Amino acid sequence: LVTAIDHVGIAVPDLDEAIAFQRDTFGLEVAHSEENEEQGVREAMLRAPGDTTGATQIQLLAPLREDSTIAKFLDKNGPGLQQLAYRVTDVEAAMAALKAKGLRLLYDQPRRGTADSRINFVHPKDAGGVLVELVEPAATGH
Ligand code: CMX
Repeated sequence: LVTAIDHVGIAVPDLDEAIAFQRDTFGLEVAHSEENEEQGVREAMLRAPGDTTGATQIQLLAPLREDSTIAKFLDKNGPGLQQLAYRVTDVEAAMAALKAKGLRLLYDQPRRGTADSRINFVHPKDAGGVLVELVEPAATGH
């Protein structure tokens, strides 16, 4: 089902501060950043310098709004690991396979994720206390 560990997401109160911390402390660089209005996040994808292999990235997630998922997570838990994202080739097929095993998906239809990927989430209560994201990357056009 899973082809790679796509990213690990960390909830942060301030995106720019978190980027600076990861850069100055661990030497990670920003590969991509964007705002996702629907998900209520400002986000950045970080990688080791020069890495273009598609290795697992770190996703920093800051709230765009007080009523967003990340704002609620920060209020309840403070900053920290928020999600584990698995890469799949076909998100609908992955959803169907997990549903057949009795796991709850958060959305009936895939939604838009980072860089026009198609995403859904498994409820953390059905995945060992971990919020699991399913990510089908956008077609590259190659
Ligand atoms: N990881 C693990 N457990 C979590 C969790 C998380 N990120 N978020 C909530 N939970 C647990 C809580 O600890 C709580 O458990 P208890 O009842 O035992 O205390 C339970 O789930 C319910 O928590 P809640 O605070 O009431 O949270 P909600 O039910 O309102 O929301 C969830 C939880 C998963 C439905 C919500 O976080 C969600 O919709 N997530 C998917 C969207 C998302 O995360 N968007 C931001 C990232 C965008 C992106 O990646 O592109």
